[in-house]
Amino acid sequence: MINPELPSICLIVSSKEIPEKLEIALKAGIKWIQYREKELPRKEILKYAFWVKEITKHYNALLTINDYLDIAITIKADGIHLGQNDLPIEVAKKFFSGIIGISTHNLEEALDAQKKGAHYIGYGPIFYTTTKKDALEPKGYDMLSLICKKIKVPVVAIGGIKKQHLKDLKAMGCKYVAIASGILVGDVKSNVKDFLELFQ
Ligand code: 3NM
Repeated sequence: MINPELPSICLIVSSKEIPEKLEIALKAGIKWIQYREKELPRKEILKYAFWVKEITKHYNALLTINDYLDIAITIKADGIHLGQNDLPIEVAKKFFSGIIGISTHNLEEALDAQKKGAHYIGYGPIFYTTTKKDALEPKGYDMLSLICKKIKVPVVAIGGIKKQHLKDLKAMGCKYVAIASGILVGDVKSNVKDFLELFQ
């Protein structure tokens, strides 16, 4: 896989959003889901992952799995998303031919992930977030803008992004966002509609 076509909005769901909120979001037009579960035992995560795969397939949406390469391979996910402390990308590439995304938090990590063949990088947190327990200090717009200029693979901005930020993000050349609470808190259907209208 050289250059995957990525939808501009990735919705991050955990098990508690499966299946209700997940289906509402997909029905409303979300085309990329990342399943991210930090709390449950691996066996449970696998069960949910099979379920998410079935639902995303039905809606013809892309599915990436956070952290667990074995689960991504088992359920035939489209991609895997790895953090800085997860399996190194070189190792993941030996076992997995799908999309590989890497979480990065500074230019050095972003350049390194790109050099090692990441298909996209996540960069954040752009703003304050409570979704990720060990999130770093917010990076803000200036660093994101620099990363978008220096990095050639898709840069997916993440962390605390809400609909009111989308206009500015677009204006600075940011083409991809990953969202959890901005879509999942409140009316999911109308949030998705707003995000699609403002960012696609
Ligand atoms: N990773 P929300 S921030 C999963 O900085 C995740 O790498 C981040 O959720 C990083 O849209 C984050 O609710 C949380 O802030 C995203």
